[in-house]
Formats: sequence, C-alpha cells, structure tokens
Amino acid sequence: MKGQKSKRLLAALMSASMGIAAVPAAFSVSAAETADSEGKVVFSLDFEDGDVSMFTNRGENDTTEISVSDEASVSGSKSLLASGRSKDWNGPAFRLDDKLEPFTEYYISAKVKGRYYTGATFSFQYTNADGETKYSNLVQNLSGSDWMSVENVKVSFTDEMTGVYVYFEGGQDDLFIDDFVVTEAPSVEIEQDIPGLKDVFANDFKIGTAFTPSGLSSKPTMALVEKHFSGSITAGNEMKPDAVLNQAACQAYFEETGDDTVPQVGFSAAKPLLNYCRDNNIPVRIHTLVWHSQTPDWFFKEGYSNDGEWVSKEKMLKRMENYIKAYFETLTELYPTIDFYACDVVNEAWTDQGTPRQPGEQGSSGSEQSAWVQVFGDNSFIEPAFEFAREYAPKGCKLYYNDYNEYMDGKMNVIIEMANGLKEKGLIDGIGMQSHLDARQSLDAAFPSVSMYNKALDKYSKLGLDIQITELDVTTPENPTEADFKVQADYYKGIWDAIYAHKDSISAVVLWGITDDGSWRANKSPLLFDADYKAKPAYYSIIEGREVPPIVDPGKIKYGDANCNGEVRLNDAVLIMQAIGNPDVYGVNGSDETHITEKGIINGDVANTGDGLTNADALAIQEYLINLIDSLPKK
Ligand code: 9MR
Repeated sequence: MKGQKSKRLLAALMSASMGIAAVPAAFSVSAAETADSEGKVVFSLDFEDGDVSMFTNRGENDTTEISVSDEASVSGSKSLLASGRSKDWNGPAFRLDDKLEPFTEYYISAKVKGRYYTGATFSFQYTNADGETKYSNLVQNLSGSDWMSVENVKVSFTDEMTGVYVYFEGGQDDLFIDDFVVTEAPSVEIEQDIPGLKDVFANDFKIGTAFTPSGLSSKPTMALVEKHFSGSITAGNEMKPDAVLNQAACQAYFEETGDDTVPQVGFSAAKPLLNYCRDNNIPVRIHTLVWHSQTPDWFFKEGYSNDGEWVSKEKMLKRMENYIKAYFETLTELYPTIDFYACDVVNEAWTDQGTPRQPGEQGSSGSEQSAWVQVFGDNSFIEPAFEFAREYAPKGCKLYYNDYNEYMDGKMNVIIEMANGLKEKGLIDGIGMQSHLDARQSLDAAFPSVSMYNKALDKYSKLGLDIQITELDVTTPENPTEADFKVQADYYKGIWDAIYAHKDSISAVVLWGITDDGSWRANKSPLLFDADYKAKPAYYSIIEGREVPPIVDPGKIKYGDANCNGEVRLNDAVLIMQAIGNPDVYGVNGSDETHITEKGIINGDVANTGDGLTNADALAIQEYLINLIDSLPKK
C-alpha cells in the first residue's frame, strides 16, 4: 500500500511540476471525512453549497472578486469564480495558517480553468518573522484549453510564518476553481533502525546536506537531517548573493553617504535555517560569495540601479571587499556560536573548456554569462575574492573554490593551475567538487564514469589542499524503474568507494537535498531517500560492509552530553543512572527510544574513574552543573 502510494504520489508530483497533469474523469473525494490510511481530508470544497468564503483576493490593490458560478464545473454544477483580475499576480487565495497546523504536511489538489484559456501558476506565499513576504511557485505552466489539475502538492509551514497562502495567479483572465481538497499527510516515522550516515562515517568525514527553510516545517524531513546529515548544512539558496544583497538598502546608503561602494547585506532569507543550525549545533557551509548566477545585475551597475552603466573595475573591487566584509561580519554578529567551517568563495567561474565565462548580464541570454567577467574583463576577480575572504572570514572558516563538471579535463586543469597559484599565496584551503552526476541506464553509460571521477579525486588530492564533495546527487533516467534504481545504487557505491579511498584528503561529503521529491532534479530521483522518507537502494549501497564505528573522533566528543542533544543538562545525569539501573530499557539496546547510545556512553564517561559509565559520571555532571567543577571530564 505504502509503496504504491509513494509511486503514485511521486508521479503526481512529477507531472504536476511539469504542468502536464491530466484532469481525472471524476473526482472521488467528497465532503470532509476521515479518509483511509492515505491521510485525513481536512477541507474538500466543491462550492456546490455556494460557500466561497474560504477564498479571498490577495489584499490591497488586488481587484479580484470571488463568487460562486454555475458557468463551469468539474464535479456538480458549480465552481468558484475569480473575476475582475487586473494584474498577473491577482488572487484567488486560500489561507493556510489560520486553519491548519504548523509543522504538519498537507497535500493540496485542485482544478483550475481560465474562462478562455488556462494559463495559471499555483503559488505559495508567507510572511517571515521579520515581516518580509516571500513567494514561490509550486506548480507552473498549468496551460491548456480546459480544466487543469494540481495533484497532491505538498505544503507545510512553521510557527514563525504568518499570512501563509496558496493561490492561483497568471494572466488576467477569469479563473474558475473546483474540487479544492486539502489532505493531512499521514504522520510518517522515518526508519530509525538503520544507521545514521553521519555516524557510519564519523571517523572519516562530515556528512551533510543542503536544504531550504521550507524543509523545516516537515517533521520527517528534519528527522532525516538530524539522523543522517547533521554534520554540515548548506543553505540551498538563501545565502547566495541575490538572497543576501539588499538593493533598497544599498541605494539608501548611497543616497545618505554619497558612497556607492558599501553594499548592504542581510540574512533574513536564511534566518530560519541558521536558527536551526545554531540551536542544534550544526556546522554550516557558506554557499556562496562570488558567482555569476543568482547575483543581481544591479550589484555591478552605477547607482545600484537596474539600468545603470557597468561600474569600473576599481569601483567593483571596493564593492567586492565591502560586500565580503559585511557578509562575514553580519553573519558572525548574528550567529556568534555557529561553526561556519567552510565557504565557497568563488563558484563556477570556469567553463568546461577551462576558459572564463562570456561577459554579460546574468538574465540577458541564459544564466551562463558573468557580470564579474563583464566588469573585470577576465577571471582576475578570483584572486581578490580570496584575498578579501581570507582577511574577513571568521577563524576556522576554510576557503574553497567550488564547481560542477569538475572532472572534465579542460576545467580540471585550469582549476588546478588556479588553485596552485592561490595556494602559494596562502589564500585557498580547498576544492569543492559539486558532483552533480548522472547514473543513466547502466554503469557503462554513467557520466562521469567512476574511473573518471576517481582520477579527478587523485588529481585534486595531489594539490595538498582539502577536498569537499559539496553538492552530491546522482540522477536516474526519468520515471525510473527498479533496474534504474539498482544502477543508481551501484554507481553511488562506485563513487562513494572512490571518495572513501581519498578520505584523508576529504573533510566533508554533502548531498544536495534530502528526499528525491525535494531535489532540484526531482524528476530524476537523485538522492538517497525517496518521497516517503525511506532509504533507497543507493543508501544501502554506500553503507554496505560498514558499521557505525564505536570510537568517536575525540574532537567530536561533547563531554557530559549523554543524551546527545548538544547540551549538558541534568537529564544527561538522569539518563546515565537509568542506563545503569535499568539497562533493558535505557541501555544501548534498550527498549525505550530515549535509551543511551554508543556515542552517549563516550560523551557521558566524564568522572575519570577509568571503569566505563558509572554513577560517578552522573555525579560529575551534576557537580559541573552547580559549578563545583569548571569543566568535564573531571580532572
Ligand atoms: O538547488 C538550487 C536551486 O534551488 C536553484 O533553483 C538553482 C538556481 O541556480 O541553484 C541550485 O543550486 C545550485 C548551486 O547553488 C550551485 N551548483 C548547482 C546547483 C544546482 O543548480
């Protein structure tokens, strides 16, 4: 049942995201009822009773009027009509946070139709704790001459978000909506009986992932992060230049001071994610400072204005320095306790042939052009970027050059040449191998081949710099079969073995996402966990033959933290006493889920008695908590 559901859901998500979902002949879910094991129907609106009060327009300046109509319908004879729309962004909207629970996953399905032609987008908006409103498109290209369908679109929100809405937008045509159904996803427990990846490789390298703040509202997603990936977090988009640079603030500062070389930055987009990392003691990879993509063109223009002239190289150098300075200073002021241990200073500056990118605006013809090259004439912006990063990065933050197709000869050779130069000057600490790989139909067809990837690892490791695998994912063909997942698993294993063989040069392996459906390449299922949060064959292939090592790197022991929650508190002492007094329940193999772990035993062994975990350890923790001793372990 579960497996079938997962496939159906994934198919629905994939077709929905491609905007080609067909309208089912009939719609079977009726008025609010408790559904089967697939989840509880919370709202089911067919508008037959004439009630459209759950929908509004999108506030001030939105001219949309919401009414009930019998001009079109999918089920019954009525639908909701949104008329009078005078802008693309005009409603209709359905508010979530006043009706539904935070940190809970819901699926939304609905039918939409334009009066003359359907050309709609299904979108999501919320206001964050700083009062900023954010928007994202959930399903684009709902285009066709008839009813279009969104099916089982996953939505969730945190308790920090307000004004959370889903809405249809696009064009100015009247829109009809019918059969709008919100289902609460069945609560899902992740598999706790499999080893955590971060634990299996605890003595080798950090295991991490990238995610965006929307992941925070999904309990099972965060359970996977905690269990497998809490060695390192990268913000998927929220710490990139376009998320950090604030155009209005830059212009205001310029107006006030007459100085247009001091860019203004902020981290509101990354805030929920950084708060999570701070509260859970998770090291953060900074991605990224200097990049041609996701960097606004106005940053390179006179007056920070969209249509200004390009600034001079001299001015851009000053802007770059002040931007990098402000980036690190603001970040470390806001988050003094986070371990910002790595930073992609420059991202994707070289083409596969080993030349600089073409100069130009990022938006004007695809995203391949570089405004950095436009202003500097070539790639001579790389070295100052590293100089400024070296000067202003917090202590312990290692500096990386990061790129994709990093195993292609032309690109690899130029990266190595560049890295050698930067290394001589003490400016670089490592290479970030993004590793967006493609397993295809067979190991023979996979690109790159395992041996090509291995060769790149050989070459980079000879640089004498650190290597991090920064964005690992491995695509299957679209609509993967079981055989495709097997090939993916075999390929992951080959790549992982190559990584493992170079582990002395590698400090972190970061997956680019958590579950397949959340990936930027969702239609090719590239990750280790599926949409149902279950470990895929690829997960098993990379841990095959490995066990959770009992010995934890001394640098990773948190003395006193017997329950491994990142803090030393009285309940750590209590857990030790429980584990000793009632091992069946609280020992390493104890039945209660709060039982002590191998790592907890190491953390908890603090009394220096030399005889493993005893009540003396619990006592030492209590002495520490009431300041009778200064530090753990007890001297
Ligand atoms: O995962 C990111 C995706 O959500 C964005 O739409 C995309 C836009 O550029 O960037 C993705 O992340 C990229 C990363 O920053 C750099 N390497 C390639 C990644 C995948 O495109």
